[in-house]
Amino acid sequence: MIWNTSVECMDRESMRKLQGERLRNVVEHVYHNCAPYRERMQQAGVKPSDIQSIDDIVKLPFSSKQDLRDYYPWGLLSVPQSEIVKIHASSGTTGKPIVMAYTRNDVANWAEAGTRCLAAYGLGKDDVIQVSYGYGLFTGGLGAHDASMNLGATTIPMSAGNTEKQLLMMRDLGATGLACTPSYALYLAEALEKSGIPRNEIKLKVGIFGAEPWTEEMRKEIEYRLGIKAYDIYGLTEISGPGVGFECECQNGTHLNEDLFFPEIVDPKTGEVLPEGTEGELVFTTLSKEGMPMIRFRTHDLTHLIYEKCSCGRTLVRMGRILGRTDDMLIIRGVNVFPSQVEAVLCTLEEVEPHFFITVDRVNNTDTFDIEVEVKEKYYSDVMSEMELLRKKIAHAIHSVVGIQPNIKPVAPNTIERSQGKAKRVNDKRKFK
Ligand code: DLL
Repeated sequence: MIWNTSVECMDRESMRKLQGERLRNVVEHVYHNCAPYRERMQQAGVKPSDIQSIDDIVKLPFSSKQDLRDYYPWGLLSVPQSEIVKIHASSGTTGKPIVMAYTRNDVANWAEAGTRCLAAYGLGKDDVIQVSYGYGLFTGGLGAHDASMNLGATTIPMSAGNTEKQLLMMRDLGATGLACTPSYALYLAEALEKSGIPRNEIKLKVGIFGAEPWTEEMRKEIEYRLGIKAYDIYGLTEISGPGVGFECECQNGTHLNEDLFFPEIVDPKTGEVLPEGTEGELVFTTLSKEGMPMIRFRTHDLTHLIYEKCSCGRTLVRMGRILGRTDDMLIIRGVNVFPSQVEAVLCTLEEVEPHFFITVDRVNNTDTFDIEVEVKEKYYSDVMSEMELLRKKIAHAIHSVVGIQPNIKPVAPNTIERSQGKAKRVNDKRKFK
């Protein structure tokens, strides 16, 4: 079902007009209410009056995760803090998270975006949606939750983890929709097979999967094992959270809610806008956000855009699969991890050198996260119990910054290869393409 026909099926000319009007408003808003944006625009020699239509967007400077880090936590706030009703956060490149702030209208617009996704998957008010994305600072749980409530579906705020209870609720409450990362869906499928719960006692029909890259093969596997139809949902904290984009029944690309989030594809090196259909870095401008609007935010996600009308009737632009990233961010068990975060933590520990090597793999449908860490001569020991204590200490320190538990392998001094140039610190053995 199409939730908001007037926007989702709007003709291109009217959409560009709407985007232009909204861009003008958001540029006025940040120029007058957010000093860093104003200074950036002044440096680039652009005034709000230079922005008349959506075509003028190319005159505006880019923004990035680094800006959010530099102005952490409130520097890019564009309304008084009293207007903010909630915050979320995502991984920064080092120890500090990136904080995003939402006004009441921002929350409502985000829920509208998410509701369009759920409706496109065929869900409605008679459905029971189990939200098994993590609740908390991560946008997955509460984002999917608000969308599900806005749709009028019965919403189960499960959060991630506690597998036995997940299955119990899924069966007893008759969940028809499951929202979680694709890798967690596979894990739940496996747990369901082992649980002995007969498949006919589970009513699931639709999966709302995203927050990490996944393949067609993985889709088929989940669909087969859970007996459902699996749909992609895309989003990122800086732009709001889940619901920036969604697949329709045609599953031929991910529609972007472009009346709210304007997409561009740029050359990752030069920043030049690329012709339609060319692969490049996705850039978003939020067109209706009040709390912390993002202007030409560099996502680092690599994809392309498709403007052809979709057979579902929607005219909303589609993007192809995310083919990778232009930075070194890893997504492990749905959590964004930067190698620089690991390095920053190791630098605070007396016992170790900041020499490390990360290996990521997928074993039994779960991501593994191993880190070899070089121990200083003085602290390296053959005594197992001493090394075990150190192992736990490092794991705890990394967990508290990164948000997931690594498997630490302390190694002897000088065993990790030193690099002559750029250090290669990651081996990601998973295959997404
Ligand atoms: O992952 C928001 C989200 C939650 C999306 C739940 C979907 C479902 P972040 O933690 O800020 O936000 O991570 C954003 O995750 O730039 C992509 O690299 C990646 N990503 C998100 N959705 C998808 C997807 C949430 N469907 C980063 N396919 C993004 C591939 C995805 N990658």
